[in-house]
Amino acid sequence: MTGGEPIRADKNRLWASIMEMGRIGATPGGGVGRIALTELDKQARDLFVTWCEDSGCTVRVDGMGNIFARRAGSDATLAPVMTGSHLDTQPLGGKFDGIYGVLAGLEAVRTMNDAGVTTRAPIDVVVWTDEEGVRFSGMLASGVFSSVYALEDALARTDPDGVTMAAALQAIGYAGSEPAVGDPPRAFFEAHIEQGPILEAEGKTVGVVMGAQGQRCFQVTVTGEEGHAGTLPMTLRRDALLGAARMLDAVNAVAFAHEPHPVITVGSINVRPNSPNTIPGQTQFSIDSRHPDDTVLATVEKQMRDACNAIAARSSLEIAFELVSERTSVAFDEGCVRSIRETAERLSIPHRDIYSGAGHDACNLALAAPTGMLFVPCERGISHNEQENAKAEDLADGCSVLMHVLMETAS
Ligand code: HGY
Ligand code: MN
Ligand code: MN
Repeated sequence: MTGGEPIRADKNRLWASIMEMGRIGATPGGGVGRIALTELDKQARDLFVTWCEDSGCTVRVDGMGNIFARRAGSDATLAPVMTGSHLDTQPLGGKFDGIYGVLAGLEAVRTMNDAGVTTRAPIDVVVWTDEEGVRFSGMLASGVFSSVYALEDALARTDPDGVTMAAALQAIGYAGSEPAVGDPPRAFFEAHIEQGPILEAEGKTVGVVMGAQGQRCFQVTVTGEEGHAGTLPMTLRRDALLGAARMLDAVNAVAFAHEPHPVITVGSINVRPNSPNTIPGQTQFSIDSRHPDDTVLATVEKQMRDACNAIAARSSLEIAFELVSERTSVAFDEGCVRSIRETAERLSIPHRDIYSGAGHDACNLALAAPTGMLFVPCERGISHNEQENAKAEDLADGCSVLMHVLMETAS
């Protein structure tokens, strides 16, 4: 408190740090393309580490490349209160998804430093590796920290070029020595843009996140036979791309068989040999399916498998339908949720309870420690898009709520 008024985040400093971070991997369309564990990701990590060290934090890196910047408390024996998110982005992503949660944590540290605040427990600002999963598998690193995945399995995951996560971490100098399965924090809080339209539409600044829906992701490999586009009769073909196209339509139709609809997305497809005059012999496509009810998610998986297997059988194609990641729906800790809601109330910041359609590292941390999330509005709810945008005032107000929640929980 300064003169009775609660301390507030510095709006301009927070905005400036987000804009500066956004210059690393800036895309011509005004967004950011900073894929995990690339040279650009290294530059962003190095900048964050420098800023944290300049703010008096000590920095540690674990075996999954997760970065922990610690602001000391008066009692070093206490478990830390953690906050953070991710610095990696979608290929044509925005400046705020993930980055806001990391830099709001740093801004909270900077503002506490300015105000001479001492907390009992230490506060860690965390960067979780490869949250987006564009290159490896999403939320792998926070999953290892929370004992959802085994370290060895995670490090052995390969990207589309066959590079392992272990090699990619080494290549950018972030294969840390700290144990990857960390001691559970006292609590974890993540600030994030909503990536949906509700807060903006209702004129609310803070979303008090109650939980997040479950998610199952698959990789489907369809195998037929390469052939000459000019000589092989249509009736003799085993066309892997045609088969995959029929499967995409069938998978999409499954969503409409349930109320409320699950969300099902096929976001990537590879064709081999991908030549205009060769009949495709193999295709590989992704499926991302999500729903708040885990039993519906299981039914959706069965219906998608059955539909794809039937198409493969009809077209004399082989099919491999592999589950690559799975997250059950999660309810955040009541105490953390209440702390966010009451802090927004105390700071007179308009808020409402909300549910997350997107996945976040907080979904993994919720399995290891009391966890809460807060959202701030983003323009037209747009995200995973270069046009992603947010208002400096909202970002700062969300950061002030986060900061007071951290101070309260750490003291
Ligand atoms: O896909 C998600 O929900 C997150 O944005 N990675
Ligand atoms: Mn995110
Ligand atoms: Mn994202």
